[in-house]
Amino acid sequence: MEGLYAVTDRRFYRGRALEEVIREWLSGGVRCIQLREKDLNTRELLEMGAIIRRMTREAGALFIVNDRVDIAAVLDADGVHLGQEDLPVGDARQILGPHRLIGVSTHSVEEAREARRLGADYIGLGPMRPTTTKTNTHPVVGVEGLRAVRRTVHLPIVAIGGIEVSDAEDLVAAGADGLAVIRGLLDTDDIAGRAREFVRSIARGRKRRGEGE
Ligand code: 3NM
Repeated sequence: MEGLYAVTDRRFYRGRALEEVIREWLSGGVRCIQLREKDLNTRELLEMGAIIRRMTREAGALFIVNDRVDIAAVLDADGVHLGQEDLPVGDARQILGPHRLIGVSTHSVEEAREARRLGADYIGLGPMRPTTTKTNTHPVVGVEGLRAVRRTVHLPIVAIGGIEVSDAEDLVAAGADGLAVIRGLLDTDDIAGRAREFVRSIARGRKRRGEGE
């Protein structure tokens, strides 16, 4: 679970069609797209998910479904992303089998350790900064929290929460494998250009990490 990870939220599309947003993300270098629309019904999620499945497959990118293990299975997604109150990892694994990815949202070293113990394939860790995109977020974990989790948990870490281009290099240098972004990948008229900026910053962060930061 590496690189730029876009999470959908149609509140921020500014009138752009889903297909346009997805196309721009993929052409800008997004490696993974998560379907996360908290207020859509099952049929609507299936409809949106089918579009994302087709487009990510054509681009060789991953498709992850937030929370809904059933929808992930039906759409042949690459995996599911689970919150602390969603289906436990073991139960999701029973439904999805050994090959699909299971990510878990974590907010501390303890939750990250527990996710690993239960067999998660990667963890989301956040919020890195205060964000209004999600309500009820936990206290900010930040770069220091990220370093602490990196030192203790050997799983791919996807940092999330309030991430801007200007944060990307430092977060990756501090140990994030992926960066999950909502608003920072939508609050622009040039989505592909913004994605490319993220990708360049991620590459700089990797270089610093490789050099032993
Ligand atoms: N999860 P933005 S923060 C979906 O901390 C989500 O677990 C978070 O949106 C967590 O990039 C968050 O616009 C919202 O801040 C991320």
